[in-house]
Amino acid sequence: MSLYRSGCLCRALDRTSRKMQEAKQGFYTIGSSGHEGMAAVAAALRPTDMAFLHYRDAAFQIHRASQVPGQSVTWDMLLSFACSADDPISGGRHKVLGSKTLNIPPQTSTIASHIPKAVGAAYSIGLARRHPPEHKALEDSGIVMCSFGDASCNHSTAQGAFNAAQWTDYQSVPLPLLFVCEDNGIGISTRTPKGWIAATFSTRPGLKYFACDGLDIFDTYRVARDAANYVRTCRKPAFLHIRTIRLYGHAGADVPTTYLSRDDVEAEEANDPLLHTVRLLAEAGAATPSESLGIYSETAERVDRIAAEVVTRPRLSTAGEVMASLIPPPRACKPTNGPGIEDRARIFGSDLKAMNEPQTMSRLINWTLTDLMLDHGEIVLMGEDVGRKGGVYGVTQKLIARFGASRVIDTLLDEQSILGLGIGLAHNGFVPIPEIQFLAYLHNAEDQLRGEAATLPFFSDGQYTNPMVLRIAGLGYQKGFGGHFHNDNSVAVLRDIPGLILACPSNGADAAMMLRECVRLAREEQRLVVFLEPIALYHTRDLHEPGDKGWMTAYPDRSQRVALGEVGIYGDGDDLAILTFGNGAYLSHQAKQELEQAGIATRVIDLRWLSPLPEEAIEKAVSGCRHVLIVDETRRTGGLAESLMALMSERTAIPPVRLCAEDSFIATGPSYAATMPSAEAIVAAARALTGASA
Ligand SMILES: Cc1ncc(C[n+]2csc(CCOP(=O)(O)OP(=O)(O)O)c2C)c(N)n1
Ligand SMILES: [Mg+2]
Repeated sequence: MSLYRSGCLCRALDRTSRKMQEAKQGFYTIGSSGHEGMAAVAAALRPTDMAFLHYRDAAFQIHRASQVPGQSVTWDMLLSFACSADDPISGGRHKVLGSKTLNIPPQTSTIASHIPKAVGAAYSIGLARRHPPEHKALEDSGIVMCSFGDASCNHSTAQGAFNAAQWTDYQSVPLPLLFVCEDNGIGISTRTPKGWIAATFSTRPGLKYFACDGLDIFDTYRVARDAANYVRTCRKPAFLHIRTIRLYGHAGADVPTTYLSRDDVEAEEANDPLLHTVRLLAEAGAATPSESLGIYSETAERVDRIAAEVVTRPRLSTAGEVMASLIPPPRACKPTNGPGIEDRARIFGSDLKAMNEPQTMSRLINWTLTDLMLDHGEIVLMGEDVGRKGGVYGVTQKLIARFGASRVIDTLLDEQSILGLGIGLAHNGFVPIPEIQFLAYLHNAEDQLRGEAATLPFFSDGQYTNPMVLRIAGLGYQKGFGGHFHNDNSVAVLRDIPGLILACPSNGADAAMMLRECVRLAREEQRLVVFLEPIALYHTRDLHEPGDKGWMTAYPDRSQRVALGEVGIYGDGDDLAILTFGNGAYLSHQAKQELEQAGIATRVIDLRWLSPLPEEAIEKAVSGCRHVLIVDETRRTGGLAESLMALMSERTAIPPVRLCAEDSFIATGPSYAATMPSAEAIVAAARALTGASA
């Protein structure tokens, strides 16, 4: 009976949302009608099982709310339809399902992009048993549920996630994950071939297949319970294929008769799951049809009454109000005294002695990661070849021996799965440090940052977060190796993501001190951070001459950090300020020596933080200088220099000049640096700018 009530409420909300839209009081009407059977799936799960829901799962949320005391689900959902600032999940930013108390993180509209993180969240449950994080959110005996439509199954993101789940299970790694495919036979207007879902999912290794009829709540409940029990007891993934229908078209403005025959539409309507439930209840002697009709009508009236009140609630109006949740709130973390002396001696061994000697950036990043992992048990590394091999460039060498394969995870070869694993682990209190092997390979997974990780605090009103520090090896100048794909010199794709912090160190000491700050930002402030490591500087030792060790630095004391927004200023010359970062900082240091010999008093300003730009610190750093030269290894179009030029003209009276990379991809072999700034070009540009003779 309670399943029927949930179904009636779900239907009433759909109908009311359309009335609200007509009255211009509601703004988005993707509905759940025909998918009411999902209430029975909710009934088969525990309200503590995290659920990553398909947009048609209002019935699931409604039924889950009935399992938890003190919920006002009708009121809450209507607030979301009305985009009211009181909407408890998104604060008026979106019409979205979700609830913090019900363990339903809100999802984006991007098809399938929530599935990789569901795999990650399921993986986190087993990991948290062994390494419980301070902010653990999921129960040891919990499972994760993730639902989606039939057409969504074809998306490469979905396929990658299913494969990652199977690959994990195939190795007997626990993965308590229930996939639920709601098969209404269509995606907007495109039919799913008859039998396709069963044909492709019923025989997959590592993914047990269950099927039920979502039009029959008894069957759905029974099969969903079997599937959930299997997942919970065996800690293995399962695929629940539930037959549904879609009523009222795809969404508000969709008219299905433009692409379906009237007969087809009417046949669906005759198969209404609520009507089936009324019949089943009558057959079981639980309620007469007229009693059921009474519940349906009362529910509809109640929803309309509440809607009339909800639309009077305030909405967001200013940019400030909308943006208030772009940056997640800080969270309280237990203070630590840092790793103990014995632990460090045991873990570092002979490396401890080498810490007073100047070292390369690669080594200092490795030591920093080691100290951070010793200090914070919730840090987990993951990526392609980060474990046994220690990374393509050796940056993560020995970490697997120091911390074990459960904290230094060699993942399968799929960037979306790597980022999904990170996001999912963060849902359960871990501080993930995923690695993308090369910047060029971020792009096929970029939506996991742009569409998923960065937006989650925004449209959950800061209630759900996925802090992480994503390490990416990138930028150009690798002598004779790789060409474009290993020397990607564009960061445009990262710089316009609201709320994302992009850090780029140019030397080992900065890398250590910035990485500590990045982990602090993720752990304590729940920020999404990208740490871009210039590959060409990983092993760079010398600055001016072979053997001078001018680019090696000692390991900074563990208490030292470079705060977010703090720039590096080298020299106090007032003829010229060079604004730069990464490899450009290295080249500018080379140029600086020559320029000073030529009598041009120069300071080099290393930006360190590429997004958001440390505007005030930059303005202060260039003040008193007659000229500004921007040295930017990213491309002229869309590169960093564009923002720096704008910043200079908006905030200073100094007309800047820029030296940037050409709008080109990078070549391999002898011409590897031909399209990018060189030390000679910096010297020439500086001389021309300051009027110094050659
Ligand atoms: C990546 C992406 N591409 C396209 C869309 C547009 N879109 C929204 S829903 C949808 C169809 C989904 O069909 P299905 O997975 O069967 O779910 P249903 O709506 O039938 O429940 C499409 C193509 C989208 N939201 N995301
Ligand atoms: Mg569908």
